[in-house]
Amino acid sequence: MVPDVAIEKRNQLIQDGYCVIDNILTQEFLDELRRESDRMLDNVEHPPTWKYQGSDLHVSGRDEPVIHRLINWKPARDALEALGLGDFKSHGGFIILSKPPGGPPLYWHQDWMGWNDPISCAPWPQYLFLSYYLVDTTIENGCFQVIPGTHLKRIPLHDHLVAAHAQGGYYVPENDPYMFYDHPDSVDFPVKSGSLVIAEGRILHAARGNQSEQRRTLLLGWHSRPATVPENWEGEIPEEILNRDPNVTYEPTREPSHYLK
Ligand SMILES: O=C(O)CCC(=O)C(=O)O
Ligand SMILES: [Fe+2]
Repeated sequence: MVPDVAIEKRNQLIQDGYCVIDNILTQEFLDELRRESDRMLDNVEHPPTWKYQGSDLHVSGRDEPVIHRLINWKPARDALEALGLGDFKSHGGFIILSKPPGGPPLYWHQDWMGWNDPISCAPWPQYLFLSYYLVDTTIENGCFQVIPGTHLKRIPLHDHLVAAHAQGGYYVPENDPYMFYDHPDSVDFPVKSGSLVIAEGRILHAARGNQSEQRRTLLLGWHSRPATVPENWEGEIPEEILNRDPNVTYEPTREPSHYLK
């Protein structure tokens, strides 16, 4: 990646909360990921709680060589490095999120569980998801949606959302007016298969329903860095982080706190 592009992508990730880097997977690896994810999906029961995500199959790199290969995929590691995110480490697996034909939209949510921790107001990335869509995504087949900037800025919608997934999202009705709100600031984010989407765990995001005849599979891997100021950070450091006690353990919660301003 040329340095200008890397700076542009890094700035977009910091300000808007997401960016995409094209052509990260080879055709051969993409074919293998499709084959292997189809095999894993076809071998498990899909409980009703998977309705909105399509599937929520957590696969460790220790159990599946193909996932191990994805975690260590050099072009992706090089891209992280180029964006100044070389200190991010994989949590050790990827989640297979596969919307079947006819699958409903995924509700608005954010995925950060550390809102009691002052690190929540970091203006730099701390907790990221790396996403590979295994088919080209469109508005019709369930592309990603995002409300830019909501990883750092509270909007009225935050106060109306049920916490994601097991914390509540599983059980919301399909006509919930806030969870499926057609927000004027939302951006559809169609991508090519083989691209790498990097996004903030704190950002409000969702996905369209799948109105195509083909499954829309996504491999999503969580990555994080230590709760410290990054060496390459040149911007402001919030007071709350300067005063953060590194020895405290913070009770996990998905509820955005006063650290989301
Ligand atoms: O299906 C998608 O595109 C996003 C999935 C997601 O954000 C989640 O499961 O937390
Ligand atoms: Fe999510």
